[in-house]
Amino acid sequence: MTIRLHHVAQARSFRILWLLEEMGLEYVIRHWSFFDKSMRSDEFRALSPAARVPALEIDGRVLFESGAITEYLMETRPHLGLFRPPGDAERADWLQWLHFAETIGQHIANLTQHHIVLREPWMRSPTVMRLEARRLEKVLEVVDRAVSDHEWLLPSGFTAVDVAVGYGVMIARRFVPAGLLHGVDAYRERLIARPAFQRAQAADGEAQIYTRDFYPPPEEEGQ
Ligand SMILES: N[C@@H](CCC(=O)N[C@@H](CS)C(=O)NCC(=O)O)C(=O)O
Repeated sequence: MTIRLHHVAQARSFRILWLLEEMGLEYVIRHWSFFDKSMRSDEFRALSPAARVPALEIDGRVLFESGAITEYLMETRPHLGLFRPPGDAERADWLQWLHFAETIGQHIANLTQHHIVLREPWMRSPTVMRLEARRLEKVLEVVDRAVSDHEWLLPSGFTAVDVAVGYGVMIARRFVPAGLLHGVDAYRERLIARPAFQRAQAADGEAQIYTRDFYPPPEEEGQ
């Protein structure tokens, strides 16, 4: 049965696209857009009731939530070395990083709302933009400490949590400049060098969300 990923370029569904590539699974992509209202359709809501990506058709059902999809792929296809199952010495750390990916994601989502989605200047909050950029930097410091001690998040090597967190590290660069966290900068380079990442990037589709390399926080009043 065909695995089908419902995806918007640059969105969290990239985590699953990249993971499928790391796993070497065959899949097809259905590309959607945030701008043509197609994700509000009954067809899309039948796949993802909150009208979000990713959704993954697999094993005769549809799953949404990138963290749950990651766990499901690992549990059903554990032989690929990207999983740390219950009983594994690194299990608790693996789970912690998987869910920490969404902590990174929430700051990115807030920054994306204020810099990109809210089009009228009066809708945007410079305070939120500055605060969320600082909060994103703080959560990246946690990643920085881990990947300064070893190459990947877990000492034993690359796993699916590097994909989940790594997606956040890639997008975070649009809001937190390079040069602040050297461990994260080097980790990002290691992630980019992975052939599976490059294949996923080639399949991602045309940029829909982030069209600038960097979105600086607005300056404080009086500066
Ligand atoms: N926690 C969910 C978040 C899914 C999510 O919010 N996806 C965004 C794209 S990154 C989306 O589809 N947004 C559409 C919307 O908010 O209308 C996951 O990781 O799958």
